[in-house]
Amino acid sequence: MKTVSTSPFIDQRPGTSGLRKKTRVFMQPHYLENFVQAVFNTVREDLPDGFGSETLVVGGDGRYYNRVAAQTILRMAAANGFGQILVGRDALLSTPAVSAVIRRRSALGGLVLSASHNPGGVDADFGIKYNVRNGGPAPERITQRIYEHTLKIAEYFTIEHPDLDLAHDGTMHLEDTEINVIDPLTDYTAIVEELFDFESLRDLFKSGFRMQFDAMNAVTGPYAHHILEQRLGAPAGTVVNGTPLEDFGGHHPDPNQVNAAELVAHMKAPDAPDLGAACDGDGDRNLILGRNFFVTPGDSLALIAEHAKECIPGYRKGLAGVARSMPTSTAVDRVAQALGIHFYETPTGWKFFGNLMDKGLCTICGEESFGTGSDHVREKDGLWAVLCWLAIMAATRKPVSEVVREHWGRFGRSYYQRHDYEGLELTAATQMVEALRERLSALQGNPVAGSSISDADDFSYTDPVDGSVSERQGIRILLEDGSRIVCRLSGTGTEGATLRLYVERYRRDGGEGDIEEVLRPLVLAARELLELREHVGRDEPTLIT
Ligand code: VG1
Ligand code: CO
Repeated sequence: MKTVSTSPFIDQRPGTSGLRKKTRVFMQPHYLENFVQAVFNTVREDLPDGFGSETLVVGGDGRYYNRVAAQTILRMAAANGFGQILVGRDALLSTPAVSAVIRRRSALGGLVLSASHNPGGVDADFGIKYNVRNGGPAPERITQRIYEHTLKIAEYFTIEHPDLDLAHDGTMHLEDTEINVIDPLTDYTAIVEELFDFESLRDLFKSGFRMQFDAMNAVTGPYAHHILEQRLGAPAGTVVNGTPLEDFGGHHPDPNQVNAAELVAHMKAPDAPDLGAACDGDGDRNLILGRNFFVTPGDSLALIAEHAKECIPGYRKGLAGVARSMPTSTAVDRVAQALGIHFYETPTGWKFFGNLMDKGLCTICGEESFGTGSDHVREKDGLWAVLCWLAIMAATRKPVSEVVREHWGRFGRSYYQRHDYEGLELTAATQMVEALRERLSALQGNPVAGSSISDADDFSYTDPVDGSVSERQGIRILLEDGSRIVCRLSGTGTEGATLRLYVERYRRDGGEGDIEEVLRPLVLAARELLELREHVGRDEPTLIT
């Protein structure tokens, strides 16, 4: 074992989902090593007997630096005395698959190498996140301790050893540590197979149902080829962009209508298939499209919750409850009310759902950022959402658009958009949000967008399970007519600041309104409230999803 002297980097505070930086930042000597050692130092504090009988899972989304980082981590984990390491073949594992492996193999935790939907490459982004024993992202009390360790780190441990062969499944040893190279598909496939009725999904494809799944040159390619084409019999060619590339083909592997433009165009063509879907870099997000029809993530969550019990064997007993992040549309709340189950509103980021699921308080969770999942793992799960939609299609045999319209007819529609302002100057953006925060208490009663402000606050969350409090999780301005304006700064970017502005207006109009028209007054009001132009010199967003 080799002890290497190092000194802290002051910028290793984990964000909404792990530590994300420019790839070249991660490539600096000691940068990755410091963070990984800080994770090990934190976790070991809770293990009186050390790592000798513990298992660590390692894998990533295949982006540039994934393989190099995995080799570094294997050497460090062996030097730190782990009993066993499970690493995906070629160092690949999607985020939900890491969660599946941790849970099925009773591992201590896992390191996921990914910056998710951020672009990949030497001049793009890299990231690393730590997942804990329940398979979910480390909660804040752990990420805070990891950060504190990064600030006082003085040394890390490694082993002098050439790179290991990760191209083939099998077992080898590094000092006293057993290293198992595993098939990245096995555990994940087993879990989804327990939930869904594969036979009925096979029948759906046999009946001529067609879909296109865009893996965006990222990690879900192998999973989708295996599950959709090989196991469920979807015709070859159903999965496109199905080979993980280090730079994702130069695209943002972000499954929204802008970045998945090719799929969107395909779904508008005269011979469009019945269902279109895409997943992000690490496989935890999903986009669902019908023929010339976009399903918003909030509606997708609500519809999955509405149909799960009838359409998916894994949920036949019904849902314990549902949860959504605060900015996510309130559509799922209405489904929960109709089902007579509890719903929870959490801060942004999947780490807040873990306790609820562990305690059996909620079964299905989701976020507006194209993330949906359930308690089968402790991460959002892109392919799972696609399988849910296939199950809905198999049960209803109706077009996507009709299923959604029926939902709007029954529950009303949450018109919803997120406006992102990227690349803002950090200080100016922070000041803008702070200035609004200070005015919140004075806003009540003010007329806004044809209604008036009934409540305005900065969202604070008390975890119902462990009582931990997370403050300043996003400003919400609630109007008398039920509309909402929400804003917060992103915690996943690697450059400057990104403002996320979320607007929602609920109507019982069967969903036939024009979304731009319905939301425009709220968008304009939000810009005025924030004094957007005055603070950051911008009116129009970079991206609308
Ligand atoms: C964004 C999304 C959030 C999501 C997070 C991680 O965070 O808004 O809903 O949980 O990304 O998703 P932020 O702080 O930038 O708004 V992923 O697929 O990038 O791991
Ligand atoms: Co992701």
